[in-house]
Amino acid sequence: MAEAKDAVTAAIGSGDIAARFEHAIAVVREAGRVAMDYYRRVDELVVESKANPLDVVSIADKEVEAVIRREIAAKFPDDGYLGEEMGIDRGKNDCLWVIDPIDGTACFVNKMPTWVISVALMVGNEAVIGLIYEPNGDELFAACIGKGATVNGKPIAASQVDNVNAGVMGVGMSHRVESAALVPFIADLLDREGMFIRNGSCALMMAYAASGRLIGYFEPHINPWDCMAGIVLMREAGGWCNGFLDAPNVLEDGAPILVAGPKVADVLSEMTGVK
Ligand code: LIP
Repeated sequence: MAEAKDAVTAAIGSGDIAARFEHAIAVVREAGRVAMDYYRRVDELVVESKANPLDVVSIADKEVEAVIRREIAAKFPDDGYLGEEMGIDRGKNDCLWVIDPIDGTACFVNKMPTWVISVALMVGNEAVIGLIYEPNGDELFAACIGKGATVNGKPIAASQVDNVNAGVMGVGMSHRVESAALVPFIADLLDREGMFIRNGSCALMMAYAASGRLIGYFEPHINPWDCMAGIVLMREAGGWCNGFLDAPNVLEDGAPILVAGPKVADVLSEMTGVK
């Protein structure tokens, strides 16, 4: 762990992270333009199923990820990549870009606007940059380690409510886990006079949690490309995150994700059983 911290400190000191942050902002906006072009003609797209009928992908996902990798590699040719559609390429240094080209694909192919471009940078085992761009609303959520979090350049902060009935909780679900992994939490939240929303995009709801629009976000299993940017946003916005990055083989296998405003973190951790 000390080596990982040293790598981050060195990368901050050298300006390597700051330079990547500035470049990646332009890249996700370009990726958003490419994605929107596909979105405007979504009826023409061939939609394929992956692990189950609702786990979908189209040429848009693949093309957007290719654009992101190409534009980053043009400036940082030694960096590595982990993407939902193109897999992992470790590169030649400590930098690993974690990419979900279209998070909320089921929404995208069904003409619903709750989808985003999600790009994160890891240095060693530390997530240091998080960018989540929602093109329909033109909202760019951005965070860089030690620099806070913003939406369209304005500072954001996690919710400060101290009761789960004082705001809406984001949830996610997939057929990668059994219904029992989520349903008891939903029932407990409702019994406490809370309420939940699932909009189909982990990253977008984590961005909303980082901006205080949601009190938190829980999904019993999530892949690293869905949540990595949201983890950076949440931490830089003063929110609490579970130990997702400490889970064994997390880049290959995923893990549960729970993020929360600081005053409801303990109760949500107890309700979900996620630490
Ligand atoms: C989706 C996540 C969502 C999860 C879905 C899917 P995708 O990502 O954002 O939270 O419940 O199963 O993984 O596939 O749209 O990039």
